[in-house]
Amino acid sequence: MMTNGEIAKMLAMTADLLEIKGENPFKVRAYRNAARIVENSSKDFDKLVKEGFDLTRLPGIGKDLSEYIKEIVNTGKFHKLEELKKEIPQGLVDMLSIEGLGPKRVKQIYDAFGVTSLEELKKYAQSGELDKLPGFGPKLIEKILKGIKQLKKAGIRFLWAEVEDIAEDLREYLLKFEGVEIVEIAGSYRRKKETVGDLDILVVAKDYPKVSEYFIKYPEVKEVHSAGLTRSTVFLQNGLQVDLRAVSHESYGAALHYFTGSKAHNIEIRKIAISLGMKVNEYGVYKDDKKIAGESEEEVYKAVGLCYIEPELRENRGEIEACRENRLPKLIKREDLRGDLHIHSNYSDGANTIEEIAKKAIELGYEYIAITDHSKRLKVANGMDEKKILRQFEEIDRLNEKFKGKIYIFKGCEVDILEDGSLDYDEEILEKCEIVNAAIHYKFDLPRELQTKRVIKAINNPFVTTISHPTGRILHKREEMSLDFELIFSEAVKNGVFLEINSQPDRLDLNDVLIKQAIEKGVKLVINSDAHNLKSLNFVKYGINQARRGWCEKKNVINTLSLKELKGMLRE
Ligand code: DGT
Ligand code: CA
Ligand code: CA
Repeated sequence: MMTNGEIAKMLAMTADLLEIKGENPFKVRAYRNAARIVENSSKDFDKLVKEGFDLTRLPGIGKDLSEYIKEIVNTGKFHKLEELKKEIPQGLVDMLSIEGLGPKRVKQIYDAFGVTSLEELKKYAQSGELDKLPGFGPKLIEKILKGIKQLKKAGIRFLWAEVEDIAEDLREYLLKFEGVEIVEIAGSYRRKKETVGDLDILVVAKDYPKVSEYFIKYPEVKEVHSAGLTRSTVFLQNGLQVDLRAVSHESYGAALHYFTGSKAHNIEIRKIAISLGMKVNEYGVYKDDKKIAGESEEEVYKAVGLCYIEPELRENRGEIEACRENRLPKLIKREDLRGDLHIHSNYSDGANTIEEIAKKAIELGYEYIAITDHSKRLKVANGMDEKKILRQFEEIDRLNEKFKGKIYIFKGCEVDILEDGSLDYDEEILEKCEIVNAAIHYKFDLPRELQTKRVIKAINNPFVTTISHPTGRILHKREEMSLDFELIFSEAVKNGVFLEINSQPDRLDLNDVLIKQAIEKGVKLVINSDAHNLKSLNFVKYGINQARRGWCEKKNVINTLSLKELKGMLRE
């Protein structure tokens, strides 16, 4: 299965590598446009290709692009990209994931110094030689050095959202095999951690060696590391490691508990068992060498005197005490969301019209949405000006008439927080917005005190509804800003400003730890998609995952309120 995102990524990567190679700019642009068309399309190309649909009937898709998409869906590969990857050193490809380094600059670096690895790049950046290239100021050099560090630290962890389809496909594949009764993906994947190191799959099956044989034949497998009597390990095409373990029925619960982790949670449980004169391992709970539990997780917890603890909470962050004191949270669910308050339309850098978004939102069962396009400073993201936003609001008025009783569209904006904490629109515009998402999009590296002041000034602005993506981090790319959240939380509560859990899979900020702290301080949260096309309205499921890891209940999140309740709250 290929998602549009994956197809688009291959096309965009082809454009980048062609550019590094110094190919004809028109050709480069053609691939880049192709990537954008695929990414923003609401059609499921994988499905269309498999149904034999003629893609050239869709707007924007010519004969070439149609062939590319077909090839990628049918083979999982794109031959032009494969050829380019053979020609271009991996180190240069890696450099593309450093913030601030696009194909143009990577080419510049390569042409000037012949650098082909991150190690070499680091040396040139540190020695001051990189500064000599036009356009490479000290700021950029600093960014590059930070980026190299981040890449190394990230190792080859994958975003949770990146492995989701792979994991679910594998689950389906394994369940198809005769004699397989249960397949469960444990580890950090089951705990819904924002990034996962590898997949840990448990199977209950009649004949494990046969399952293992079948497992290593999975089409995405690139390399079989081991295939043993109860355990096999493979690496997939994208480098992801997958462990498969055989488990018996009698031990299933104990194994699931053990391999779900986290390690820190497991260690605590083991300590409790020992204090009760028991022993816990992946086979069961034992007292006086007699097995007293193991078939289900509930049983395992019960044997050591605890209640069931949801996987997302198993991080040894107080879940065991909370269970003992009967105050485990009743975690929020996706169905609890009744609207989405951060969505971009084609007025700024979104792909869709407001009407298309509204229709999709109705399909998703929402009662309301907010259209929040970028303010004027963000020229790169097609930021709006005063005239444009007023025109947009007129359209929203018209659409609200049209969709009366079906959905309500809030007039909103995502307004830039400027360096001094003031906002990128004047009062005349802000007072016309029902939802004002204030966000930082530049100067991420101000010292802690100044950065905190900047955010707090925005929180104190009477027009601000929400601080969006409050830490500014991009997983694997950009470190979070240095901020005093203790202060920010108390100011947010005082001013009735919401803090966002941004659901973009590489943002997911606030993160789990901050969410838990925010809730303890009484901060109200909002889980938003920050969608730029129809498909990414579904990102909220990742935001929900993160919220659950942060002990979030329905009552902590304002977009679980009904339209009426929310409007009442906004008026306050
Ligand atoms: P990851 O893969 O780095 O995202 O994180 P996990 O949590 O999936 O860790 P992984 O794959 O190394 O191991 C899966 C689970 O197995 C882990 O969550 C807990 C359990 N486990 C692994 N090693 C140990 C250990 O040394 N002691 C205990 N108690 N449990 C362990
Ligand atoms: Ca794992
Ligand atoms: Ca593992």
